[in-house]
Formats: sequence, structure tokens, C-alpha cells
Amino acid sequence: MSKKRALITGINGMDGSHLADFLLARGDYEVFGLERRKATYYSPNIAHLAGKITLLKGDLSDQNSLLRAIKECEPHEVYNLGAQSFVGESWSMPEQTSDITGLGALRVLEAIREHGNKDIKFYQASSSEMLGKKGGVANEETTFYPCSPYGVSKLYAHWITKNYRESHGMFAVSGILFNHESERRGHEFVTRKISDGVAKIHLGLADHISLGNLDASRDWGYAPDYVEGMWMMMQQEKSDDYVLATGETHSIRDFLDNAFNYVGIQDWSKYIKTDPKFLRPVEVSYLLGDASKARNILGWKPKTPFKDLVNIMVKNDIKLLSQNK
Ligand code: NAP
Ligand code: G4F
Repeated sequence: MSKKRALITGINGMDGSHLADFLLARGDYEVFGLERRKATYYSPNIAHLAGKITLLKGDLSDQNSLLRAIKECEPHEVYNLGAQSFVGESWSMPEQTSDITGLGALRVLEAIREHGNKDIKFYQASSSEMLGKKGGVANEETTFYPCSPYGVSKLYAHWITKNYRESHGMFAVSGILFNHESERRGHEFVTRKISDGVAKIHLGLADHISLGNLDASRDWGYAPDYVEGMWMMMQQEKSDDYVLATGETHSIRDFLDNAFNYVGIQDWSKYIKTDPKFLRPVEVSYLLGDASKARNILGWKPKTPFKDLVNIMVKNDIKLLSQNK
């Protein structure tokens, strides 16, 4: 039986690499990854996939490169995971964020439409950051109130995905994913900053971590659980929007508690410095998702409890730093 072909934008990001692992482990996919040009060729998240996936050069700001990638790969499924994904940075680069995170989705949809194969399925990586200031428990029906250039860009991408579903009859899914993390998370995000910082303190390589607002709460899950949910959405008869979330929310302080407890430290206050440069012009204080629709229709549920997620991340950073010591 011939394999399905999946094209993943953002292949070397956290989710892109986990999705590639998931699809390859299934055994019935050939995986293509879109990677933009960079000065060095080292991509740690996909180093283990050398020879197992095909990398195509392309950029979400360049329409023709996307069309060429679609033509070369002839995909059955396209997962648009590429983005300027760091909320904090979106205030310093609002235009670039809108171009890549917002218009990038439109360009991928247009490349698929231009290519003309109506059977290609499209997944858009939408975000709980679109909910922004809403507060409370959110599901697919909750009104959006984004409050960062990133959130606004994601909302454009979310709506253009729905629009292409409705106006062109495309199979175009939007996965509204709440925060998910893993040992492959970028170092500027708060969870990785903490796991890396705690590992350094444990190994005597640092004496503090500088952070911003410790009171914000996030619905944090484990990324490998979430990429399975993305795939499940793409296997449905009809395309739709789905929330993926754990249904639990924890503050940054809770994350710190768990991370420091893993290395045997109960009172972590002397290891944390607050630095105003990590505060945001507008803060999303609280995110909590209701993934009932995904549970009922897709049969998806998160498998990794919060405590395990924190332990996986701290353990991995201790291992990485010990190897490099
Ligand atoms: P990530 O690790 O930051 O990965 C983003 C990827 O996008 C990277 O591979 C990056 O490539 C690529 N990219 C950036 N600009 C590009 C451009 N101009 N052209 C082509 N590729 C470009 O993000 P993630 O956490 O895996 O998230 C995956 C997607 O889900 C993102 O769209 C994110 O916004 C969204 N999302 C994430 C979460 C979460 O909690 N993780 C929740 C909801 C939604 P480089 O390595 O070259 O920079
Ligand atoms: O880790 P964060 O930067 O993630 P944030 O802003 O929630 O965004 C992530 O999740 C979104 C889904 O809701 C994705 F769409 C997005 O791509 C990304 O993956 O910040 C989490 C919280 C914020 O409240 C922030 O103010 O942690 C707080 N925080 C406190 N100190 C910090 C820091 N965040 C960062 N990055 N660095 C700090 O020092």
C-alpha cells in the first residue's frame, strides 16, 4: 500500500518535530518538512530524523516557495505549524509576526488552491492566545479577545482557514490548542526557561532565574499528546474547529514549585529574580480550556499529567547540561 504524504511547515519547531515522529511511528506516512533558509544547518529537534524525512526549502513569507513545495511533495495533508510563535516578541516585531503568523496561513491555503488538488487537507495551528482576555473556561464557541499582535495574527489565520473551508469547499481544520510544552520547547518560553534554570541551579551552573509575571495561569499539556490530536482532526469526514486542552490550569508559581521540588528544593524564593523586561504590555492572566468536543468526536484526551510534564522537562535539561558540562 502506498504511503500518505504529509507536508509540515515549522518542521524544526517543537510541534513539527513531534508530529513528524508521530506520523513516522504510524508507518503509513512519508513526511516532508518545510524549512526556511538559515545560516547554520543544525536543527536539534530534527537531527534524529536525518534520512527519514525530506526537507524542502521554503518560507511562509514567499508565496512561490510554498507553491513549489506543494508541487514537489504532492501532499495528502498539510500541517501549517510554522509561525513567529513567541508572544513576547510579537510586540517588538508586530509586522513580521502578522506577515508570518497571519498571512503565512493565507499563503499556504492559496498555494494549495492554486495547485488545484481539492483532496489536499489543511491543518491550521490556532491558539488559545486568540482568547486572550476572555478569562473563564473556553471552548470552540467562546468569543475571542486577542491582546497581543501574535494573538491578533493567529485570529486572522483562524478566520481565513474557516473562510477557505466555506468559500472554496476546502478541507481546512483549525486546532485551537492551549499551551503545550516538551523537552524540545524553545528556551525563551517560560516552562523551558524554568526547567533549564532549575537544572543549572541543581548542577551549580547558575544561582537564579530571571522571570516576569509569576501569577499568570496556563492550561499546560504535553506536546506529543497534542500532535496526535492534530492528526485525529485531519482524519475526520468533515473539517471543523477543535479545542485541545487538559482542563486544568496552573500558575507559573505552581510550575516553579514542581520544578524545584524535582531537585529537592522546597523554598525556591531566593532563586527567583523578577525583571520588568519580561513583563508584557498586556498580559493574558488566565487560560483554561474545555476539550469536550475533541474528546467526544475525536476520542482525544491528554495522557500526561502536569507533574509528569514538569519532571520530563527538568530531567531532560539536567541530562543535556550534564553531557555538556
Ligand atoms: P516553534 O517551536 O516556535 O516552531 C515554529 C516553527 O515555525 C519553527 O520551525 C520556525 O522555524 C518556523 N518558522 C518561523 N518563521 C518562519 C517562516 N518565515 N517561514 C517558515 N517557517 C517559519 O512553535 P511550536 O511551539 O512548535 O508551535 C507550532 C505552532 O503551533 C505555531 O504556529 C504556534 O504558534 C502554534 N501554537 C503553539 C502552542 C504551544 O503551546 N506550543 C499553542 C497553540 C498554538 P525556525 O526554526 O527557522 O525559526
Ligand atoms: O511561555 P510563554 O511565553 O507562553 P505564552 O505567552 O502563553 O504563549 C505560548 O502559548 C500560546 C498558547 O496559548 C501559543 F500560541 C504561543 O505560541 C506560545 O507557545 O508565557 C507564559 C506565561 C505568560 O503569562 C508570561 O507573561 O508566562 C509568563 N512569564 C513570566 N515570566 C514569562 C516569563 N514568559 C516568558 N516567556 N518569559 C519569562 O521570563
